[in-house]
Amino acid sequence: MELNRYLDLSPEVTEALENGRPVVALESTIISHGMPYPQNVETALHVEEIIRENGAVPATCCVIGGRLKAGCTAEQIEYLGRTGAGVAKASRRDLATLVARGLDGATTVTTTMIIAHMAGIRVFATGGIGGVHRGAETTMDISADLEELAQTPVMVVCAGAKSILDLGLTLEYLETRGVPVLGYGTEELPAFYTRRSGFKVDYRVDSPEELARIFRTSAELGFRGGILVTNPIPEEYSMDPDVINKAIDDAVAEADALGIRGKATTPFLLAKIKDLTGGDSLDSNIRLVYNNAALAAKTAVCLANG
Ligand code: PSU
Ligand code: MN
Repeated sequence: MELNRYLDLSPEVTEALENGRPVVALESTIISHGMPYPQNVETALHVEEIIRENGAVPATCCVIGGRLKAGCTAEQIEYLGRTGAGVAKASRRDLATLVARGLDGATTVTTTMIIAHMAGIRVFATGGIGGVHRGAETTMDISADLEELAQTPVMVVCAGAKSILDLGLTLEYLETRGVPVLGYGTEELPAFYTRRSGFKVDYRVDSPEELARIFRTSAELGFRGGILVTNPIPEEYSMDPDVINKAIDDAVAEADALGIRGKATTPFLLAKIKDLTGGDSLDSNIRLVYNNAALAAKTAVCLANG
């Protein structure tokens, strides 16, 4: 296998890919910018365990010293988690400069998809994706994650989108760019902390086998884009919609008042929502990531079994 000259695979990921064994990519902005230390590191390590328990090899992605990594060591995960927002949040626009300068970066959904695809990894588990922000009609704040889904053939398993975003516009954008939005066991787009949003997904899918079949078919049709799988948070960990929606509205209002813009927006809102819910949103966030990791691993196993 001819690898990109800037890409390093961990020994375990190399071995798995060479032997056609299942691998699941994981992002690192969720570690550095998405959760506080030390829960971020504990979660990231436990997610790797869940992937292994479900028969796949985890490939946490990041940029260290200008090298793109698919497969991090526990020390690298600890470093990203402890450094937090001191590490650059690396989107597509950042990657060439960080690599050219030999710097570090935490990968978002966008850059994790890029690295996964370079490495030959087809399935990626995360918590939530970026999307069209509320008020985007004036700010034009639309996450690069949506464009990456349109152009990079990776299946991204998430828990839907948070209502820090405009969910309706996010779905419209994905439709325009030809990205299928699948609901795992649901007709309705899950809203991250809750199972319901009032918006419909494109298709309900009820098994990892079928997720794998749809992904394979997309590639066989010659499509270059990705597929978004939305997996509802397990009932027992979902939040009271009134409580979480109030916290989200207050967090969005505070971000506006403080003039928070651009890449700082999503991390600001996540931290604020956690404070406003007394940490309950963090617990839910962790649980839904575990749930997505298990589904992604099962899907990767189905894909590897042909
Ligand atoms: N949503 C979460 N947790 C996260 C993110 C989103 O619930 O950690 C991160 C992901 O890395 C995602 C990024 O790709 O935020 C999107 O940032 P932006 O909205 O600036 O594109
Ligand atoms: Mn943005």
